Amino acid sequence: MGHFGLSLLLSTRTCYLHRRVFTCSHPFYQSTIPVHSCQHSRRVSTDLCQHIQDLSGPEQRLVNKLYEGLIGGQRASLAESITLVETQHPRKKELAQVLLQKVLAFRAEQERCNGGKPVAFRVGLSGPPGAGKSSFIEVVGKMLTGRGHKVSVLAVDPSSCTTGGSLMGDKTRMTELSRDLNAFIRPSPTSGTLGGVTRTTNEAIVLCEGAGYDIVLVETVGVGQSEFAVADMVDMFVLLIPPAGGDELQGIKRGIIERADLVVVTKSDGDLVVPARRIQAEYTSALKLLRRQSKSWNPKVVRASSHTDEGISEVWAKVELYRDFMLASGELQGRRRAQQKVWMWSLIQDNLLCHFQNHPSVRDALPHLEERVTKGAISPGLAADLLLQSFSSSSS
Ligand SMILES: Nc1nc2c(ncn2[C@@H]2O[C@H](COP(=O)(O)OP(=O)(O)OP(=O)(O)O)[C@@H](O)[C@H]2O)c(=O)[nH]1
Ligand SMILES: [Mg+2]
Repeated sequence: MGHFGLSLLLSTRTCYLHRRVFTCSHPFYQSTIPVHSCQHSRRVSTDLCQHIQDLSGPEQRLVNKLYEGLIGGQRASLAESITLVETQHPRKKELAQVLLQKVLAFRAEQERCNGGKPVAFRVGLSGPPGAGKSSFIEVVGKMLTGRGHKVSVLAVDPSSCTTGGSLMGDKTRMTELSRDLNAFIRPSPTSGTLGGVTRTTNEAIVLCEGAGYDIVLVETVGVGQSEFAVADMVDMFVLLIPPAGGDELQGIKRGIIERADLVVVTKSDGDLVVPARRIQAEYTSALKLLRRQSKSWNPKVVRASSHTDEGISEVWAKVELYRDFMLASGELQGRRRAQQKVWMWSLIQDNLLCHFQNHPSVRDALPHLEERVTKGAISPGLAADLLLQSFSSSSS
């Protein structure tokens, strides 16, 4: 990848790759790119075409094998493809991008045949630890596969990023769903930064959709920033709240309640029905005070039990209602477009910061300047200016 010049920003390279694969290998994109933009990007696309030819025979065969298996709906190929996008290995990362672009092109073609509408629906599910997320996904997932859907479940576990440990319960609570041939369950990667995990989850969603999964559920625990990251990658964000006492609910951030399209009060069975009703009433009033996110949808609060199945099909009926409203108004498509931009910028931020921190002149100056800032000898603003100056003068 050395011929790309500065290999400073993976995101930039990804962008190049986008154009390359779309302009080179996919007739649909070839025909839709205006002539002036083709001329404008000639150098870029030539570089990129070169890059595809750079794949060795075995690499080419690997990408093709994964792609064919994946779009043929083979679970093993999907699992292997997700492992490829999760890799830290630089060359494999590049292969992953080539594969991903092929899948994106395939999916875009499917969407075109579907009248421009998304072929899959993405739902994010978040809530405090132990809220009943996995149990809910198990029951809903089984219901959906029973209705002929193909369901994939991805997880984003913020604790695994920092400690390598798992905050979220394992998938043992999805025992039946994990045996279901129309379901695919993938636990969170066990290492990497949240930014990295977010990126690979976004990519895993694309791969799952390419493999024919029409419902993608993303589970995350309501800790740290992971729930905001998930809210930014799905069509609908569902918050699951247990019927617990006030203290436990304190931890739920107001900001994330604002992002919820649907609130499900879980465990609404037995003795918990009464507190579940109370929580439902509290959240219903609280949501009325919040700013509306959508012109076509008012967030709702419902109760359900994964133990008795009560309320489960009603919850999904609300999800479908939301999808229909959002599709009809075009908001869902608009949200996806906006998310692409958010995703791109978060990749740029991650990569730029990483590049900045690893830049030789910044690395040299950093300890000294940090020390002076902590001693109060210079202001943080001046130190930041000096570092940025030395970064930009030696990068240009
Ligand atoms: N009574 C009752 N208990 C439930 C229900 N759903 C889940 N539970 C219990 O709540 C506990 C946590 O359930 P999980 O589904 O693992 O919750 P989670 O939110 O996925 O947990 P983490 O991933 O660890 O954050 C388990 O002991 C479940 O048996 C329900 O509908 N009713
Ligand atoms: Mg769980």
